[in-house]
Amino acid sequence: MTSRRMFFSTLAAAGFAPLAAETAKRGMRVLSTRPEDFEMPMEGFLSEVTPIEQFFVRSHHYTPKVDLASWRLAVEGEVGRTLSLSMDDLRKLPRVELVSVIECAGNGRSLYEPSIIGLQWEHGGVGNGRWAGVRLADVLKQAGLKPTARHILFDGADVPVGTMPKFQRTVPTAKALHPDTLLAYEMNGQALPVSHGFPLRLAVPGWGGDCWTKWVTRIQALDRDFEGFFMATGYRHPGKAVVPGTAVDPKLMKPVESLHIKSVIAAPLEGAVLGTGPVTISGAAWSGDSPVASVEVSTDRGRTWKPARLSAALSRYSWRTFQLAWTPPEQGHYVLMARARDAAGNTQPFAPEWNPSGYLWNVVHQVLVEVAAAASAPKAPAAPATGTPNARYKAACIGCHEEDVIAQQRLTRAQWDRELTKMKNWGASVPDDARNELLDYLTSRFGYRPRR
Ligand code: HEC
Ligand SMILES: Nc1nc2c(c(=O)[nH]1)N[C@H]1C(S)=C(S)[C@@H](COP(=O)(O)O)O[C@H]1N2
Ligand SMILES: [Mo]
Repeated sequence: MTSRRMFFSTLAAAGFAPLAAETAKRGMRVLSTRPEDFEMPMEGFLSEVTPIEQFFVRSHHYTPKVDLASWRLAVEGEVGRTLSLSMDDLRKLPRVELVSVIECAGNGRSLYEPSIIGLQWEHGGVGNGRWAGVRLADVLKQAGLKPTARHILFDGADVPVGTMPKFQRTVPTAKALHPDTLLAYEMNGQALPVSHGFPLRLAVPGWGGDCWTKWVTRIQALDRDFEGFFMATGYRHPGKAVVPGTAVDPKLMKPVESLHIKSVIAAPLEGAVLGTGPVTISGAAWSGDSPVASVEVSTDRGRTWKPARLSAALSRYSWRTFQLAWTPPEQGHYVLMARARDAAGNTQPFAPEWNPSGYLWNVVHQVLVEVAAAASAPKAPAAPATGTPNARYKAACIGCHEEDVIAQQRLTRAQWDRELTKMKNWGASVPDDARNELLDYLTSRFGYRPRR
């Protein structure tokens, strides 16, 4: 670890633990204390626009501190003139505002079986934000974008964890020039919060969150495909369901682009015990390149479906909340389901479309509830695994990040073996004579177990 990185991670360790504690208090699930990965609570799906206090955070790397006075945006590559813009320069361009969902490609990963390594998102790796900034097209026009430009590369100011590559991602020129693709300096009417990319982030409405680069400092127009880790290896998908557990030929994998049609029921919650009176089934629905057209709800295990009422669309990229009034016919156990459809006719599948990295989960959400004489709160989820940490494990695994990212995994010994190799590649020290002991330890504490 370089001393600069060591400095940053020590700084982060000191400063970020209170943030994580505060985040948990707001009902967010902390997937990683540092780098910051926080999941929106289920009640977030009941708001038309997600409040910043509940907005999910996904950062591969440590959050940078940016000084606005010295901050500049560089525009380079296949352009007629390179630019170096201050925030004041950017603010001279027309201000554009739009509401859009941003969803992490890995949202729902924890729901796949067999289990997949990575942050174990449930439903809340998504939020609906009101973004304001300038059109990326206006900036590219100012620089005199050349017709040879095929992809636009974005660099962020975040500080890599270990030896993992920098977060650098490209967007194809056609999408970059779309009038709704923004360089956003505001979120929900305030300056972009630090965790969400202060002072400037990319907004690519309809496309996966991995395209929405935060803390942007440099834009480079390229006449070729970008071969960096986060394009060539990360965020790639086979484009179709594959047999669970298969390794897919990397040549067949394509970058995640458009989101898929999806809906989530946020009330009542899984495991709720309802009274026999009327209840409102509600949640939110969103999609990618084609807007949401309808949501249907079933209360009888999918035998019959009723159209839900949809809130007005705040934009074609906004999620829409839905409601259906329901009076349970009698006491007993019910499965509530929601199924959305987009304008192109795509609907949510009933069977998971398993893929190696667990992206784009959009299976019809099924919520088990009980109807009884009197309502009561759902049972609290089981406490996470605990134990006395083994000394070798602590030395090897805690430092770049905390135990939180490790404890949420459910992996076989073979999967942990591959993960140790990955961590070594990113700078962890895993001595050969400690490998078996580490594997025994990781498998005994965080081994494969069914989700429920
Ligand atoms: C030198 C720094 C470093 C050390 C030490 C380290 N890791 Fe990691 N770890 C990383 C990075 C980088 C990531 C990915 C961060 C991201 O993409 O959000 C990560 C993420 C993870 C994740 C989340 C899933 C994933 O793969 O993204 C798990 C689980 C994990 N590490 C396990 C371990 C274990 C077990 C050890 C001890 C052998 C360890 N780490 C030691 C750098 C490190
Ligand atoms: N510079 C930088 N930008 C980034 C990331 C990152 O790690 N570094 N994470 C991306 C991913 S994977 C997602 S899902 C979104 C999350 O945005 P949010 O934290 O504002 O919700 O930011 C994207 N932009
Ligand atoms: Mo993401």
